[in-house]
Amino acid sequence: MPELSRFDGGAPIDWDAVWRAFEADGGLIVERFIAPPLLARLQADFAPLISAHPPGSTTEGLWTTFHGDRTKRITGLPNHSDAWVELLCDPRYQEMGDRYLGAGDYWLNTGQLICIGPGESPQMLHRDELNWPHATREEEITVTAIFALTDFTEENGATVIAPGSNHWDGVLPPVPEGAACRATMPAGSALLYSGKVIHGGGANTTRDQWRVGLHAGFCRGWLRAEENFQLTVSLETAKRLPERVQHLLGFRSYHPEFGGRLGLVDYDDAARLLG
Ligand SMILES: O=C(O)CCC(=O)C(=O)O
Repeated sequence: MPELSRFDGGAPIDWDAVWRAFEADGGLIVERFIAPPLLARLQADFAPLISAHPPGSTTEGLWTTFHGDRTKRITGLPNHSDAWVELLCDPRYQEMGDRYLGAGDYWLNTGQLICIGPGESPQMLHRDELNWPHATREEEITVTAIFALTDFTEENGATVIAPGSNHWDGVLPPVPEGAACRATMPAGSALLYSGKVIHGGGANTTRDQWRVGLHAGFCRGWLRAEENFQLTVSLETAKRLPERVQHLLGFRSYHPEFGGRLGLVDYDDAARLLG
């Protein structure tokens, strides 16, 4: 059974080794990534949202299955948690985006709670980059972190991931028996992974445990992000956010090194609305 490399974020880390593991295996786990006080604030901020939110999605067909009918997915989180805004500015998390997508050249693709409930079946394995099937290329177009807000166990739905599948040929090749493992990790850990690695939410075989992950990826600035933050985060809220988060959520425009500018307001940077 393959395994992901593990690092201890509570101690000094060799970040070069982290990125080597990212590139070789397509993913790795950093335990103790989130310090206990910040973890406690995230859990407290999100607890009322989680209890008020129903499981399942309202879109018919494939997406209902893909999203899971016993899974709660909750978006629009910058409205509800300063702790989440703080985590969005974490320099280690930023380094993943800067390194693989280019500094300042990406959006937050989505920042959603994925709460896998008792009895949920395994999610279809996939590559995140297939959100944009016409845009895939050798370089990364999306990279993601799943922050564990509860322990992730084999029983409660720890992410299934096939280490090394970021190098496999084909659009979505089948995962041979024994080629995938589970990203089991204690609360406070981060699974960092490539948009090319094959993975999916695991089955939750428990009777009463919810697996709560904060699934937060970046995508290149010339791609349309999965979550529409401009319709869920008000301009008033955006004005109070750190500049990096304003940019990540699309309240500032995208200026590629070559080519035009994207996401403009009145043919100027959207930031002019922020005052
Ligand atoms: O929740 C997880 O462990 C993975 C979910 C995922 O990959 C997705 O919904 O795209």
